[in-house]
Amino acid sequence: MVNIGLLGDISVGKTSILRLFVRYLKVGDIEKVKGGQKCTVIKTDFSGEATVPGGDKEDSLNQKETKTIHPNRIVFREDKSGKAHTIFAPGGDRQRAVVKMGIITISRIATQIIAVFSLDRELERQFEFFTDVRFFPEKISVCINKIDLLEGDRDKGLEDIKSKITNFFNKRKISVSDYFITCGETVSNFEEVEEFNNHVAEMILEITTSR
Ligand SMILES: Nc1nc2c(ncn2[C@@H]2O[C@H](COP(=O)(O)OP(=O)(O)OP(=O)(O)O)[C@@H](O)[C@H]2O)c(=O)[nH]1
Ligand SMILES: [Mg+2]
Repeated sequence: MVNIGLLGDISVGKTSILRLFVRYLKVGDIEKVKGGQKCTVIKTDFSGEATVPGGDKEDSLNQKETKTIHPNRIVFREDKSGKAHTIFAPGGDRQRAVVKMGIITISRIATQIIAVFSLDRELERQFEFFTDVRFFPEKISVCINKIDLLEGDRDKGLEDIKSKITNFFNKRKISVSDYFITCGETVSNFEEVEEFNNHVAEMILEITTSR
């Protein structure tokens, strides 16, 4: 049994990643991805999602319809081994006491942490989110999401971003065991959408079933 915590700054795509994974399980695509196998959803809880009234015009990242207040959660089972795993995705708005409580709780109970970053904004602000989280395992995984929004030379851009993220965590005595590059949304204007949607499912399977 693995408890995964998806942690990251506001709007990086944690809830989208969780929802996409649920869709893979329900539709059966999960067997078609790399390392895929049949899994069944046991429970989903997205009740901690709240609609944002009008959004916050001062902050473009808040201009979306919903944000996570209480951690989202799914439980699924690997059909073959019968093992069940839980994934938690707390909100990223740590300025709100109740959201912050979710972040701290999940960081304590998770046995595997996936730090989620988004390519739609500067890393510095996203690092700030993690300075608050005190309970970290020695090794974490990193998910770089919104690959569809990375402009310019992709390989070069990603190398640069990875080295900055590795440095940030190494300074805090945390090592990054692997990087996953994902698209957490079924965006229509992105040619490689399927490949990078698949990476979401592959990431979760790799972390739950192979460890
Ligand atoms: N273009 C693009 N948009 C994405 C991707 N993943 C998520 N989004 C969008 O990003 C926005 C925020 O997604 P959420 O999943 O709510 O982000 P979150 O990290 O759960 O946000 P909080 O829980 O409030 O911290 C939504 O509008 C998603 O549709 C992606 O890979 N590419
Ligand atoms: Mg969320």
